[in-house]
Amino acid sequence: MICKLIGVPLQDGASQLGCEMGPSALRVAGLAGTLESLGHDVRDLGNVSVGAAMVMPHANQAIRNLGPVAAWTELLAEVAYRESDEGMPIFMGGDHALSAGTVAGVSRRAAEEGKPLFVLWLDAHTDLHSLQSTQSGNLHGVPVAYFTGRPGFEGYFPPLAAPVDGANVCMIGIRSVDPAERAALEETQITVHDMRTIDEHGVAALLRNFLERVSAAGGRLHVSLDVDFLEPSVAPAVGTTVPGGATFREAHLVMEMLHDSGLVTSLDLVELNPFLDERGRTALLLVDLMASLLGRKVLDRPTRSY
Ligand code: 4U7
Ligand code: MN
Ligand code: MN
Ligand code: MN
Repeated sequence: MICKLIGVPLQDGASQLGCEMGPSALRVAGLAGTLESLGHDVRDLGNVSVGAAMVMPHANQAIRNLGPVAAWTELLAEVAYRESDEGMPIFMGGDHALSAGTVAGVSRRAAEEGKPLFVLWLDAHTDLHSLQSTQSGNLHGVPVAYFTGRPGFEGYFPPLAAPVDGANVCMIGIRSVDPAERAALEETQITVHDMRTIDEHGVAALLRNFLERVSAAGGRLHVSLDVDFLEPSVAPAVGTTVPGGATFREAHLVMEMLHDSGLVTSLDLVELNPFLDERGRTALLLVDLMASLLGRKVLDRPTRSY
């Protein structure tokens, strides 16, 4: 498999500084070498960056860095479209605002191929705020609303070539939903598996169900992994920790099943804040999770088809 590593040193969407060091930490933790040792053709394309962006005023005074985040979204939609022509682009964030651009870009690619795009959203949060509803003003809380084509982004973020159908979005790990996001969810067909659902059914059954749908539809699959999906005690390097997250094994199992499915076509690794890490352990854990996603296993086992 061709794995394209693309660094996205974006931190304008988060309130805490530090996510811009995420791509460096993932490189230092050995992401490229680890994937190479699994037999992949790894190409590190370096970091992308935007220049100075316009100031963009908005009626919601809380919003921070709207101009820069809009500029990143436009750039990343282009890069993600271009790099999804072959191999698996892996976007090394950077905060979660980057997914507005990456998902927009891969969605355009899928539409051109005549395939539906599915998105697996691994996160403590739904990131479904509109520009109007965000109270924190942190734009890493809005990407899902944008790429599913919800209103309010017109004139601020770039127009979408192909909005993602909410019915093709599956969220796992959710445990923090603001009232406005809860109301917005009601208007979508997004599948939301909160931590209680995971406790009751186990993550494997929930994920298997989704992967069967992706496979049956012949879709592309984009995975967006927010570090706060994980339990903070195993992954402390994130600004928005919420207790009660996915365990070490739950996270690996998700990655292992994704590998066996052979369905993943692109990926975001987001919200790693190396300034908050403990001797690199979160960065190293992410590299290990990527190894599971790209084929490392304890024992060989028959491949499962979905
Ligand atoms: B992340 C929050 F209020 N909803 O809007 C907000 F809880 O990309 C959090 O998932 C957003 O880390 C978290 O600020 C964005 C908050
Ligand atoms: Mn997120
Ligand atoms: Mn989150
Ligand atoms: Mn976060």
